[in-house]
Amino acid sequence: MYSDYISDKELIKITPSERQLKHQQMEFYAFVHFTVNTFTDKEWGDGTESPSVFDPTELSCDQWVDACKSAGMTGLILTAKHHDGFCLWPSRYTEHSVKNSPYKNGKGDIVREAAEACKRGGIKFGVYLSPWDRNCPLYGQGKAYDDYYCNQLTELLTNYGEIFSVWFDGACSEGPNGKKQVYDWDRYYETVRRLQPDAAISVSGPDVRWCGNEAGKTRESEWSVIAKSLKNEAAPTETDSDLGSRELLRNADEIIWKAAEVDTSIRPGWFYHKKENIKVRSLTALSDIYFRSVGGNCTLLLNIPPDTRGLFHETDVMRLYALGRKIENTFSRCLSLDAVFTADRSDGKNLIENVKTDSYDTYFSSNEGENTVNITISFPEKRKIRMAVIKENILFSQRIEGFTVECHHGKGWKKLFEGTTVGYKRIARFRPTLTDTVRITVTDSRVNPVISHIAIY
Ligand code: FUL
Repeated sequence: MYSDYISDKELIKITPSERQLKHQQMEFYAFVHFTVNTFTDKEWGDGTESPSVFDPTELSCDQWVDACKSAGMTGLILTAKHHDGFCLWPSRYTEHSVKNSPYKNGKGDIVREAAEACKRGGIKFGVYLSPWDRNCPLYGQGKAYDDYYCNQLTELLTNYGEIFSVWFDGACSEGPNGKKQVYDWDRYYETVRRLQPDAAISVSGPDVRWCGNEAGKTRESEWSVIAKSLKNEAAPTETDSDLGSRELLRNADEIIWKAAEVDTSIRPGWFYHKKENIKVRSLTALSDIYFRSVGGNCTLLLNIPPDTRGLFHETDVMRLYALGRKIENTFSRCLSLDAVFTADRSDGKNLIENVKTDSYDTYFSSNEGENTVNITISFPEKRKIRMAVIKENILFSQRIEGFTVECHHGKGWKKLFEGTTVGYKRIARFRPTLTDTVRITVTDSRVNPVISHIAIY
């Protein structure tokens, strides 16, 4: 029956929590995969590695942080423990850690070094703690392992200052005794909320969603308002193409806010392998991922693995620097600051100039019921343009379902770009074009659109 269906007005009641909003505003941050695998040249350790193999001789977390900052990153998430169970901090609860490694004669604590380097560098720090543990003898024994895991979480969330993200990997397979563990997620979440209430619980958690692949691919329509469950059908999974279209949500049982995070590596592997030194992603590939993810209503979590010295490899450092310059140059000269903005709003109020500033305090919205809107941007003279940045004020949910970018051309309009969702931020890229007038049209929206920012580059 139609009245059972969720209405558009219901959909726009779904908005981000303060924690989710802060997380999305971080836009671009680093993943750092480092463990015994770095020294054994593996992607997954099996938990039998001797801590004696872990021996970074020139480790410098300041070098990591400087390189991340040169790319414009705002945070860093460290694999405090990967599937092999080896801990980068001297956990009280296991011998399988840096304390039995040659690193600083067992006196080292890489979680502390990374947290302090982030603090010095003014970026945020987060932790990855793999629930799957191929070393811990308690794994697969129910509560005994959950106790162990929560004790480790507690160490990480109480001894290292503010944590912005606790990244839970869903991987679950056999432990050392051949048994699988059933993770007590609710208990893990409760531990995080209690100890670090501002931290986002990412991926296998309620705040941030896995984008569905590790290759840096993005969806054309990326929704943050998604179906958690559907009536009479299985809920969509993270790898499905449609998580939040209006058609899908009509049939939803529960709808939530959960924005996507694109996690991918600068190299083919998550860990350092010398043979991949020649396979570091190109600047073109990296910038394309950046524009599609950060400019496609996602955050970007880019992995850079330290090598056996404990340093980011020179090639990766150069690439991060080049990426930072590329992003900086792209946005260094906004071409629409002195442009005249106009928009049709039936009550005649001129709110469109509000979108010149990038803030949720001032914004443009059309009148209720006006779900399409034309916005015209006129420059004082012809300018060469190649990009439009559009941001919805997501405090009012995610509303826009279709838009176009056109330029004035001779006597008519020429289409430069056609897109679907906007959300937190959409970067529309097109062929460099000389024009004196741009028109952005919201062609479809759940209810009247609320736009916080538009800029032309
Ligand atoms: C996966 C892991 O198995 C990989 O090793 C890596 O840590 C990736 C980010 O998540 O589930």
